[in-house]
Amino acid sequence: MKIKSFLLAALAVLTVSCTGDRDKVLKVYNWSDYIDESVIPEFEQWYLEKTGEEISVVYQTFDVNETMLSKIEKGHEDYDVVCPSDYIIERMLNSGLLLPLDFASIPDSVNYIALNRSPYIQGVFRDINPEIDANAYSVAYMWGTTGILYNTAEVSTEEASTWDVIRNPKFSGRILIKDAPRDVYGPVLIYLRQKELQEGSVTLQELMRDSSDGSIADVENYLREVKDGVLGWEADFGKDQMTKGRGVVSLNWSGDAVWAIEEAATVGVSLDYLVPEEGSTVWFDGWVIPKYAKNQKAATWFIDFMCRPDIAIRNMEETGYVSANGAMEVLESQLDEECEPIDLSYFFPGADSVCVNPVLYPDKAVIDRCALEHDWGADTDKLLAMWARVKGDNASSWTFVIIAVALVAALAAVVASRRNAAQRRRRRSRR
Ligand code: SPD
Repeated sequence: MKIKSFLLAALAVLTVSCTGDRDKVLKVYNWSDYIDESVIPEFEQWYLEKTGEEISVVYQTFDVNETMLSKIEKGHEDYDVVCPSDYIIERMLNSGLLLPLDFASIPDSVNYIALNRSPYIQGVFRDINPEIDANAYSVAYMWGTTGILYNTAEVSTEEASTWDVIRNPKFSGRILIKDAPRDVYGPVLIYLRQKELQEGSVTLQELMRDSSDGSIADVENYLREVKDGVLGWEADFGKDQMTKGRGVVSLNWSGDAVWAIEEAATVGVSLDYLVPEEGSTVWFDGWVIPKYAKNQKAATWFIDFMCRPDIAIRNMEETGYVSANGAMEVLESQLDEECEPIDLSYFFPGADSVCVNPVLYPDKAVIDRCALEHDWGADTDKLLAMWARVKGDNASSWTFVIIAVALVAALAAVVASRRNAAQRRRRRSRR
Protein backbone atom coordinates (compact mmCIF):
# COMPACT_ATOMS: atom_id res chain seq x y z
CA MET A 1 0.00 0.00 0.00
CA LYS A 2 1.29 3.47 -0.84
CA ILE A 3 2.39 5.66 2.11
CA LYS A 4 -0.36 8.21 1.49
CA SER A 5 -3.14 5.63 1.58
CA PHE A 6 -1.55 4.01 4.62
CA LEU A 7 -1.60 7.36 6.46
CA LEU A 8 -5.18 8.02 5.41
CA ALA A 9 -6.20 4.57 6.61
CA ALA A 10 -4.42 5.13 9.92
CA LEU A 11 -6.16 8.50 10.30
CA ALA A 12 -9.54 6.91 9.64
CA VAL A 13 -8.88 4.17 12.22
CA LEU A 14 -7.87 6.87 14.70
CA THR A 15 -11.06 8.81 13.97
CA VAL A 16 -13.16 5.74 14.73
CA SER A 17 -11.36 4.96 17.92
CA CYS A 18 -11.58 8.58 19.13
CA THR A 19 -15.15 9.40 18.10
CA GLY A 20 -16.68 5.92 17.86
CA ASP A 21 -18.34 7.11 14.66
CA ARG A 22 -18.18 3.80 12.81
CA ASP A 23 -20.83 4.78 10.24
CA LYS A 24 -18.44 7.40 8.88
CA VAL A 25 -15.88 4.69 8.08
CA LEU A 26 -15.90 2.06 5.35
CA LYS A 27 -13.43 -0.81 5.77
CA VAL A 28 -12.50 -2.37 2.42
CA TYR A 29 -10.30 -5.50 2.19
CA ASN A 30 -9.14 -6.27 -1.35
CA TRP A 31 -6.37 -8.14 -3.19
CA SER A 32 -3.12 -6.22 -3.54
CA ASP A 33 -2.51 -4.45 -6.89
CA TYR A 34 -6.19 -4.75 -7.70
CA ILE A 35 -7.52 -1.20 -7.95
CA ASP A 36 -6.62 2.25 -9.21
CA GLU A 37 -6.19 3.79 -5.75
CA SER A 38 -7.20 7.24 -7.00
CA VAL A 39 -10.80 6.00 -7.23
CA ILE A 40 -10.99 5.70 -3.43
CA PRO A 41 -10.98 9.46 -2.59
CA GLU A 42 -13.31 9.91 -5.56
CA PHE A 43 -15.73 7.48 -3.97
CA GLU A 44 -15.60 9.45 -0.71
CA GLN A 45 -16.45 12.64 -2.61
CA TRP A 46 -19.21 10.94 -4.65
CA TYR A 47 -20.75 9.42 -1.54
CA LEU A 48 -20.88 12.85 0.10
CA GLU A 49 -22.50 14.37 -3.00
CA LYS A 50 -25.10 11.62 -3.36
CA THR A 51 -25.99 11.00 0.28
CA GLY A 52 -24.91 14.17 2.06
CA GLU A 53 -22.86 12.00 4.43
CA GLU A 54 -19.14 11.89 5.02
CA ILE A 55 -17.21 8.68 4.65
CA SER A 56 -13.54 7.68 5.13
CA VAL A 57 -12.36 4.53 3.44
CA VAL A 58 -9.91 2.31 5.31
CA TYR A 59 -8.35 0.29 2.50
CA GLN A 60 -6.35 -2.87 3.28
CA THR A 61 -4.99 -5.61 1.04
CA PHE A 62 -4.28 -9.35 1.04
CA ASP A 63 -2.34 -11.67 -1.31
CA VAL A 64 -4.26 -14.92 -1.05
CA ASN A 65 -7.91 -15.80 -0.49
CA GLU A 66 -7.12 -17.94 2.54
CA THR A 67 -5.62 -15.01 4.52
CA MET A 68 -8.73 -12.93 3.97
CA LEU A 69 -11.07 -15.81 4.78
CA SER A 70 -9.33 -16.64 8.02
CA LYS A 71 -9.57 -13.03 9.23
CA ILE A 72 -13.32 -13.18 8.79
CA GLU A 73 -14.04 -16.83 9.58
CA LYS A 74 -11.81 -17.06 12.66
CA GLY A 75 -11.08 -13.41 13.55
CA HIS A 76 -14.63 -12.06 12.95
CA GLU A 77 -13.02 -8.84 11.68
CA ASP A 78 -15.47 -6.08 10.83
CA TYR A 79 -14.58 -5.48 7.18
CA ASP A 80 -17.50 -3.91 5.33
CA VAL A 81 -16.55 -5.04 1.81
CA VAL A 82 -14.19 -7.85 0.76
CA CYS A 83 -13.32 -9.39 -2.59
CA PRO A 84 -13.07 -13.21 -2.47
CA SER A 85 -12.83 -15.59 -5.42
CA ASP A 86 -15.76 -17.73 -6.57
CA TYR A 87 -15.06 -20.84 -4.47
CA ILE A 88 -14.54 -18.69 -1.36
CA ILE A 89 -17.82 -16.86 -2.05
CA GLU A 90 -19.38 -20.33 -2.17
CA ARG A 91 -17.78 -21.25 1.16
CA MET A 92 -18.89 -17.99 2.78
CA LEU A 93 -22.41 -18.47 1.44
CA ASN A 94 -22.55 -22.04 2.74
CA SER A 95 -21.42 -20.99 6.19
CA GLY A 96 -23.77 -18.00 6.45
CA LEU A 97 -20.95 -15.46 6.45
CA LEU A 98 -22.50 -13.11 3.86
CA LEU A 99 -25.17 -10.46 4.11
CA PRO A 100 -27.63 -10.12 1.21
CA LEU A 101 -27.00 -7.05 -0.95
CA ASP A 102 -29.75 -4.49 -0.72
CA PHE A 103 -29.67 -3.20 -4.31
CA ALA A 104 -33.03 -1.52 -3.82
CA SER A 105 -31.43 0.92 -1.36
CA ILE A 106 -29.48 2.47 -4.25
CA PRO A 107 -31.60 5.03 -6.14
CA ASP A 108 -32.29 4.19 -9.80
CA SER A 109 -30.38 7.25 -10.95
CA VAL A 110 -27.09 5.75 -9.77
CA ASN A 111 -27.75 2.01 -9.83
CA TYR A 112 -24.81 0.76 -11.87
CA ILE A 113 -24.95 -2.74 -10.43
CA ALA A 114 -28.20 -3.72 -12.09
CA LEU A 115 -27.41 -1.83 -15.28
CA ASN A 116 -24.04 -3.34 -16.03
CA ARG A 117 -24.28 -6.96 -14.95
CA SER A 118 -23.13 -9.18 -17.77
CA PRO A 119 -25.66 -12.00 -18.34
CA TYR A 120 -22.70 -14.36 -18.67
CA ILE A 121 -21.38 -13.42 -15.22
CA GLN A 122 -24.87 -13.65 -13.75
CA GLY A 123 -25.12 -17.20 -15.10
CA VAL A 124 -21.74 -18.17 -13.69
CA PHE A 125 -22.63 -16.78 -10.26
CA ARG A 126 -25.89 -18.69 -10.32
CA ASP A 127 -23.80 -21.87 -10.84
CA ILE A 128 -21.69 -21.17 -7.74
CA ASN A 129 -24.36 -22.67 -5.50
CA PRO A 130 -27.51 -24.30 -6.95
CA GLU A 131 -29.43 -23.65 -3.72
CA ILE A 132 -28.57 -20.03 -2.91
CA ASP A 133 -28.25 -17.53 -5.78
CA ALA A 134 -24.83 -15.91 -5.26
CA ASN A 135 -26.05 -12.92 -7.33
CA ALA A 136 -28.08 -11.82 -4.32
CA TYR A 137 -24.93 -11.71 -2.16
CA SER A 138 -22.09 -10.70 -4.48
CA VAL A 139 -21.21 -8.60 -7.49
CA ALA A 140 -18.37 -9.75 -9.74
CA TYR A 141 -15.41 -7.36 -9.89
CA MET A 142 -12.72 -8.92 -12.11
CA TRP A 143 -12.36 -12.26 -13.84
CA GLY A 144 -9.88 -14.25 -15.87
CA THR A 145 -8.17 -17.56 -16.48
CA THR A 146 -5.21 -19.44 -15.03
CA GLY A 147 -2.55 -20.24 -17.61
CA ILE A 148 1.08 -20.04 -18.63
CA LEU A 149 2.94 -16.74 -18.93
CA TYR A 150 6.16 -17.43 -20.86
CA ASN A 151 9.24 -15.78 -22.30
CA THR A 152 8.92 -16.18 -26.07
CA ALA A 153 12.69 -16.04 -26.62
CA GLU A 154 13.19 -19.14 -24.46
CA VAL A 155 9.94 -21.08 -24.61
CA SER A 156 8.08 -22.06 -27.78
CA THR A 157 4.30 -21.78 -28.08
CA GLU A 158 4.19 -25.56 -28.38
CA GLU A 159 6.13 -26.01 -25.12
CA ALA A 160 3.88 -23.54 -23.32
CA SER A 161 0.70 -25.18 -24.64
CA THR A 162 0.84 -28.02 -22.11
CA TRP A 163 0.86 -27.93 -18.31
CA ASP A 164 3.83 -30.29 -18.52
CA VAL A 165 5.93 -27.18 -19.20
CA ILE A 166 6.14 -26.60 -15.42
CA ARG A 167 8.26 -29.73 -15.03
CA ASN A 168 10.19 -29.37 -18.31
CA PRO A 169 13.88 -29.79 -17.26
CA LYS A 170 14.89 -27.29 -19.93
CA PHE A 171 13.42 -24.49 -17.79
CA SER A 172 14.48 -25.81 -14.40
CA GLY A 173 15.31 -23.05 -11.91
CA ARG A 174 13.35 -20.48 -13.93
CA ILE A 175 9.80 -21.59 -13.20
CA LEU A 176 7.41 -19.55 -11.04
CA ILE A 177 4.29 -21.04 -9.49
CA LYS A 178 1.41 -19.14 -7.88
CA ASP A 179 1.31 -19.73 -4.15
CA ALA A 180 -2.40 -20.47 -4.46
CA PRO A 181 -3.15 -24.14 -3.75
CA ARG A 182 -6.54 -24.36 -5.50
CA ASP A 183 -5.32 -22.50 -8.60
CA VAL A 184 -2.46 -24.96 -9.00
CA TYR A 185 -4.32 -28.11 -7.98
CA GLY A 186 -7.08 -27.57 -10.60
CA PRO A 187 -4.87 -27.29 -13.70
CA VAL A 188 -2.51 -30.07 -12.55
CA LEU A 189 -5.41 -32.46 -11.95
CA ILE A 190 -6.87 -31.56 -15.35
CA TYR A 191 -3.46 -32.37 -16.88
CA LEU A 192 -3.19 -35.69 -15.00
CA ARG A 193 -6.73 -36.77 -15.97
CA GLN A 194 -6.42 -36.11 -19.72
CA LYS A 195 -7.11 -39.72 -20.64
CA GLU A 196 -10.31 -39.85 -18.55
CA LEU A 197 -11.44 -36.45 -19.88
CA GLN A 198 -10.94 -37.60 -23.46
CA GLU A 199 -12.71 -40.91 -22.85
CA GLY A 200 -15.58 -38.98 -21.25
CA SER A 201 -15.41 -40.91 -17.96
CA VAL A 202 -15.01 -37.62 -16.07
CA THR A 203 -15.87 -33.97 -16.78
CA LEU A 204 -13.93 -30.80 -16.04
CA GLN A 205 -16.68 -29.76 -13.62
CA GLU A 206 -16.39 -33.05 -11.72
CA LEU A 207 -12.63 -32.59 -11.43
CA MET A 208 -13.16 -29.17 -9.81
CA ARG A 209 -15.04 -30.92 -6.98
CA ASP A 210 -12.61 -33.84 -6.72
CA SER A 211 -11.00 -33.70 -3.28
CA SER A 212 -10.41 -37.46 -3.03
CA ASP A 213 -7.28 -38.71 -1.28
CA GLY A 214 -6.21 -40.43 -4.53
CA SER A 215 -6.35 -37.22 -6.57
CA ILE A 216 -4.63 -35.17 -3.88
CA ALA A 217 -1.87 -37.81 -3.76
CA ASP A 218 -1.51 -37.76 -7.58
CA VAL A 219 -1.18 -33.96 -7.61
CA GLU A 220 1.26 -34.09 -4.70
CA ASN A 221 3.49 -36.59 -6.53
CA TYR A 222 3.42 -34.42 -9.62
CA LEU A 223 4.30 -31.27 -7.66
CA ARG A 224 7.20 -33.08 -6.02
CA GLU A 225 8.62 -33.59 -9.52
CA VAL A 226 8.04 -29.92 -10.30
CA LYS A 227 9.40 -28.29 -7.16
CA ASP A 228 13.15 -28.74 -7.71
CA GLY A 229 12.86 -26.54 -10.79
CA VAL A 230 10.81 -23.85 -9.03
CA LEU A 231 12.41 -20.42 -8.76
CA GLY A 232 9.64 -19.20 -6.46
CA TRP A 233 6.15 -19.89 -5.09
CA GLU A 234 4.77 -16.40 -5.41
CA ALA A 235 1.70 -14.43 -4.48
CA ASP A 236 2.59 -11.27 -6.36
CA PHE A 237 6.29 -11.08 -7.29
CA GLY A 238 6.09 -13.51 -10.24
CA LYS A 239 5.06 -10.93 -12.79
CA ASP A 240 8.05 -8.80 -11.83
CA GLN A 241 10.50 -11.73 -12.07
CA MET A 242 9.17 -12.46 -15.55
CA THR A 243 9.61 -8.88 -16.76
CA LYS A 244 13.22 -8.95 -15.53
CA GLY A 245 13.86 -12.17 -17.44
CA ARG A 246 14.70 -14.15 -14.26
CA GLY A 247 11.76 -16.46 -14.75
CA VAL A 248 10.83 -17.88 -18.16
CA VAL A 249 7.70 -19.89 -17.27
CA SER A 250 5.06 -18.75 -14.81
CA LEU A 251 1.83 -20.49 -13.80
CA ASN A 252 -0.18 -17.34 -13.43
CA TRP A 253 -3.48 -15.48 -13.70
CA SER A 254 -4.35 -13.73 -16.94
CA GLY A 255 -4.42 -10.26 -15.31
CA ASP A 256 -0.88 -10.55 -13.95
CA ALA A 257 0.08 -11.79 -17.41
CA VAL A 258 -1.37 -8.71 -19.14
CA TRP A 259 0.48 -6.43 -16.71
CA ALA A 260 3.75 -8.34 -17.19
CA ILE A 261 3.50 -8.51 -20.99
CA GLU A 262 3.04 -4.73 -21.21
CA GLU A 263 5.74 -3.94 -18.66
CA ALA A 264 8.24 -6.38 -20.22
CA ALA A 265 7.75 -4.87 -23.67
CA THR A 266 9.05 -1.53 -22.37
CA VAL A 267 12.39 -3.16 -21.47
CA GLY A 268 12.67 -5.35 -24.57
CA VAL A 269 11.55 -8.64 -22.98
CA SER A 270 8.93 -10.53 -24.98
CA LEU A 271 6.31 -12.39 -22.94
CA ASP A 272 3.10 -14.10 -23.97
CA TYR A 273 0.29 -15.96 -22.22
CA LEU A 274 -1.89 -18.89 -23.12
CA VAL A 275 -4.30 -21.37 -21.59
CA PRO A 276 -2.83 -24.85 -22.18
CA GLU A 277 -4.67 -27.19 -24.53
CA GLU A 278 -5.56 -29.65 -21.76
CA GLY A 279 -7.87 -27.06 -20.14
CA SER A 280 -7.79 -24.90 -17.03
CA THR A 281 -9.77 -22.89 -14.52
CA VAL A 282 -11.72 -19.71 -15.16
CA TRP A 283 -12.17 -17.57 -12.03
CA PHE A 284 -14.20 -14.61 -10.80
CA ASP A 285 -13.50 -12.35 -7.82
CA GLY A 286 -16.52 -10.53 -6.43
CA TRP A 287 -17.47 -7.90 -3.86
CA VAL A 288 -19.36 -9.19 -0.84
CA ILE A 289 -20.46 -7.78 2.53
CA PRO A 290 -19.44 -10.10 5.38
CA LYS A 291 -21.74 -10.82 8.29
CA TYR A 292 -19.53 -8.84 10.73
CA ALA A 293 -19.68 -5.63 8.62
CA LYS A 294 -20.55 -2.45 10.50
CA ASN A 295 -21.42 -0.16 7.59
CA GLN A 296 -23.71 -2.00 5.21
CA LYS A 297 -25.03 1.19 3.63
CA ALA A 298 -21.67 2.62 2.56
CA ALA A 299 -20.57 -0.90 1.52
CA THR A 300 -23.50 -1.19 -0.89
CA TRP A 301 -22.79 2.26 -2.34
CA PHE A 302 -19.09 1.36 -2.72
CA ILE A 303 -19.97 -1.78 -4.70
CA ASP A 304 -22.28 0.29 -6.86
CA PHE A 305 -19.56 2.89 -7.49
CA MET A 306 -17.14 0.12 -8.55
CA CYS A 307 -19.71 -0.89 -11.19
CA ARG A 308 -19.65 2.56 -12.83
CA PRO A 309 -18.20 1.88 -16.31
CA ASP A 310 -15.63 4.71 -16.15
CA ILE A 311 -14.40 3.44 -12.76
CA ALA A 312 -14.30 -0.15 -14.05
CA ILE A 313 -12.19 0.97 -17.03
CA ARG A 314 -9.71 2.81 -14.79
CA ASN A 315 -9.33 -0.21 -12.54
CA MET A 316 -8.71 -2.40 -15.59
CA GLU A 317 -6.12 -0.05 -17.05
CA GLU A 318 -4.24 0.14 -13.76
CA THR A 319 -4.17 -3.55 -12.86
CA GLY A 320 -4.17 -5.51 -16.14
CA TYR A 321 -7.22 -7.46 -14.94
CA VAL A 322 -10.54 -7.62 -16.76
CA SER A 323 -13.62 -6.04 -15.30
CA ALA A 324 -16.69 -8.24 -15.00
CA ASN A 325 -18.69 -5.19 -16.08
CA GLY A 326 -20.85 -5.92 -19.13
CA ALA A 327 -21.38 -2.30 -20.27
CA MET A 328 -20.65 -1.69 -23.98
CA GLU A 329 -18.54 1.31 -22.91
CA VAL A 330 -16.11 -1.14 -21.31
CA LEU A 331 -15.86 -3.24 -24.48
CA GLU A 332 -15.37 -0.12 -26.61
CA SER A 333 -12.51 1.03 -24.37
CA GLN A 334 -10.68 -2.24 -25.09
CA LEU A 335 -11.03 -2.42 -28.89
CA ASP A 336 -7.62 -2.95 -30.46
CA GLU A 337 -7.37 -3.04 -34.25
CA GLU A 338 -4.05 -4.92 -34.11
CA CYS A 339 -5.68 -8.07 -32.72
CA GLU A 340 -7.41 -10.86 -34.66
CA PRO A 341 -11.24 -10.77 -34.36
CA ILE A 342 -12.61 -13.20 -31.77
CA ASP A 343 -16.02 -14.41 -30.64
CA LEU A 344 -17.02 -12.55 -27.47
CA SER A 345 -20.77 -12.93 -27.82
CA TYR A 346 -20.84 -15.10 -24.66
CA PHE A 347 -19.85 -12.00 -22.65
CA PHE A 348 -21.09 -9.03 -24.70
CA PRO A 349 -24.24 -10.19 -26.54
CA GLY A 350 -23.86 -9.61 -30.30
CA ALA A 351 -20.06 -9.19 -30.17
CA ASP A 352 -19.28 -12.29 -32.26
CA SER A 353 -16.29 -10.82 -34.10
CA VAL A 354 -14.45 -8.14 -32.15
CA CYS A 355 -10.81 -7.12 -32.07
CA VAL A 356 -9.64 -7.20 -28.43
CA ASN A 357 -6.58 -8.57 -26.69
CA PRO A 358 -7.36 -12.32 -26.33
CA VAL A 359 -5.40 -12.52 -23.07
CA LEU A 360 -7.87 -10.05 -21.59
CA TYR A 361 -11.02 -11.55 -23.06
CA PRO A 362 -10.52 -15.19 -24.06
CA ASP A 363 -12.23 -16.56 -27.14
CA LYS A 364 -15.28 -18.79 -26.52
CA ALA A 365 -13.17 -21.84 -27.49
CA VAL A 366 -10.79 -21.15 -24.60
CA ILE A 367 -13.63 -20.64 -22.12
CA ASP A 368 -15.12 -23.97 -23.23
CA ARG A 369 -12.05 -25.81 -21.97
CA CYS A 370 -12.10 -24.06 -18.59
CA ALA A 371 -14.13 -24.74 -15.45
CA LEU A 372 -15.00 -22.93 -12.22
CA GLU A 373 -13.44 -24.03 -8.93
CA HIS A 374 -15.77 -25.10 -6.12
CA ASP A 375 -15.56 -25.08 -2.36
CA TRP A 376 -14.36 -28.31 -0.78
CA GLY A 377 -15.66 -27.56 2.70
CA ALA A 378 -13.71 -29.43 5.39
CA ASP A 379 -11.60 -31.22 2.73
CA THR A 380 -9.80 -27.92 2.09
CA ASP A 381 -7.58 -28.76 5.06
CA LYS A 382 -6.30 -31.87 3.23
CA LEU A 383 -5.24 -29.69 0.32
CA LEU A 384 -3.55 -27.11 2.55
CA ALA A 385 -1.67 -29.89 4.36
CA MET A 386 -0.49 -31.33 1.02
CA TRP A 387 0.60 -27.87 -0.11
CA ALA A 388 2.59 -27.32 3.09
CA ARG A 389 4.25 -30.74 2.65
CA VAL A 390 5.28 -30.01 -0.93
CA LYS A 391 6.63 -26.56 -0.21
CA GLY A 392 7.97 -27.42 3.25
CA ASP A 393 10.01 -30.30 1.90
CA ASN A 394 12.01 -27.78 -0.08
CA ALA A 395 13.13 -26.21 3.17
CA SER A 396 13.76 -29.53 4.85
CA SER A 397 15.81 -30.91 1.94
CA TRP A 398 17.97 -27.79 2.06
CA THR A 399 18.19 -28.04 5.81
CA PHE A 400 19.25 -31.66 5.34
CA VAL A 401 21.98 -30.66 2.86
CA ILE A 402 23.27 -27.93 5.20
CA ILE A 403 23.29 -30.30 8.20
CA ALA A 404 25.03 -33.01 6.13
CA VAL A 405 27.73 -30.55 4.95
CA ALA A 406 28.23 -29.31 8.53
CA LEU A 407 28.53 -32.92 9.82
CA VAL A 408 31.09 -33.87 7.13
CA ALA A 409 33.08 -30.70 7.93
CA ALA A 410 32.99 -31.45 11.68
CA LEU A 411 34.04 -35.06 11.05
CA ALA A 412 36.92 -33.92 8.82
CA ALA A 413 38.03 -31.47 11.53
CA VAL A 414 38.00 -34.23 14.18
CA VAL A 415 39.94 -36.62 11.93
CA ALA A 416 42.49 -33.90 11.07
CA SER A 417 42.96 -32.91 14.70
CA ARG A 418 43.43 -36.57 15.76
CA ARG A 419 45.96 -37.09 12.95
CA ASN A 420 47.88 -33.97 14.04
CA ALA A 421 47.86 -35.11 17.67
CA ALA A 422 49.13 -38.56 16.66
CA GLN A 423 51.89 -36.99 14.57
CA ARG A 424 52.89 -34.78 17.54
CA ARG A 425 52.96 -37.84 19.82
CA ARG A 426 55.16 -39.76 17.33
CA ARG A 427 57.54 -36.80 17.02
CA ARG A 428 57.78 -36.53 20.85
CA SER A 429 58.48 -40.25 21.28
CA ARG A 430 61.25 -40.12 18.62
CA ARG A 431 63.00 -37.25 20.53
N1 SPD B 1 -3.13 -8.95 -7.58
C1 SPD B 1 -4.52 -9.31 -7.62
C2 SPD B 1 -4.75 -10.71 -8.03
C3 SPD B 1 -6.18 -11.16 -7.93
C4 SPD B 1 -6.41 -12.38 -8.74
N2 SPD B 1 -7.44 -13.19 -8.31
C5 SPD B 1 -7.38 -14.46 -8.89
C6 SPD B 1 -8.04 -15.48 -8.06
C7 SPD B 1 -8.06 -16.84 -8.64
N3 SPD B 1 -8.70 -17.79 -7.80
